[in-house]
Amino acid sequence: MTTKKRVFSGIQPSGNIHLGNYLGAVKNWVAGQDEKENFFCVVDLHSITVPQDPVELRFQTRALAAMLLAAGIDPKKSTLFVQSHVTVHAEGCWLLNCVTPLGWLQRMTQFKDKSAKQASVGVGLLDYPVLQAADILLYDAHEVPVGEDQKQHVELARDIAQRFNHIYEEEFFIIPEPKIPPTGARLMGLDDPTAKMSKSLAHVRGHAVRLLDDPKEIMRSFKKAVTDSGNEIRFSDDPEKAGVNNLLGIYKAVTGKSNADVEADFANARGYGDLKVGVAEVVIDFLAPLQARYQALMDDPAELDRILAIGAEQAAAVSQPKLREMKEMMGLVLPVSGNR
Ligand code: ATP
Ligand code: LTN
Repeated sequence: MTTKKRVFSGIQPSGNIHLGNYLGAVKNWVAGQDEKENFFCVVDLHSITVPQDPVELRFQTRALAAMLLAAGIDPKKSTLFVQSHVTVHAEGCWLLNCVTPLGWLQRMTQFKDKSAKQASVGVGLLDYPVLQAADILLYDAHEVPVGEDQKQHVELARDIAQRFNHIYEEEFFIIPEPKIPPTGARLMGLDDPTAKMSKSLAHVRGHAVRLLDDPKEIMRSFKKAVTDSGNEIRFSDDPEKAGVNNLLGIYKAVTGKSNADVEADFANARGYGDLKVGVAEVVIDFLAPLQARYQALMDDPAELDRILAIGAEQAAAVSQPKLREMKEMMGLVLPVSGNR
């Protein structure tokens, strides 16, 4: 029997999924489905670490699951589920909280950024990476495919796993590896190429390309994209050219072409206007079939619920026994009845 490597990743249902999420994370989830055993999670408990509108969150959770299926996650090959449907994530987080030093969490850059933007900071925002560690560790995941911005959180999950193993039982938790794609790992905002394209800003016009935007909106966002005062269309790490570099990076990630071929495609462009239209066109063509599949799934809510219920069952079958073992190691008395 060959044991496949396990993959775990998550995405928050807070706001509209955008091209950065797709190219930085979801595309790799889809691509790796055949070789690995996959768990993909809509992390609603992570979303409520900042204020959410309940009606909107409920809609976005289901919409995101439909979008992941439309993007190619195949429930026959991968387990797709909603985090709050599998209650062991929250319990595992509590157990890990008790071995995680506070200082580790206070150093997280995402916490510093997000807490600076909140008038009142909930404990959940600080604890966010411990819940993420529970997500990963409860599944004995070897690999965590994420965008660049999540590297620090996966490294923290490794540190927590090592600490737990050291205290309770060597090799109990698998030490997970972040898997960051070579292209598309960090898309920048079209309105500000110095800041990452972000779901929480996706409602700001011209910031992100949302996977559900219509062709007109996509064209408009690209046409308004911030570039520089020059006219050279080439990849560059010069901060001045971050806007052009971002546009070329999007084109490259969507078409799968090499840097040289991408630059060759724009060799005869008359300026940034042509670049923007060229990138918009490939994105529009790429998104059209995905949007049609999404709509079909949203039109059949019973089928979506059925897929998510099966996913939750499959996920619990793996994570519940792991949680039980954790509890046992930590000296908790397990209840005699039931499977928890
Ligand atoms: P928010 O900005 O509200 O925190 P987000 O856009 O970062 O949301 P998440 O749900 O936190 O979205 O991330 C889902 C996945 O998308 C993660 O693997 C993350 O690394 C990846 N990702 C997010 N933003 C980008 C980006 N701009 N470029 C590439 N990958 C990204
Ligand atoms: N914090 C992650 C979402 C996330 C996740 C995970 C990613 C929650 N749990 C487990 C990988 C593995 C983010 O993408 N912002």
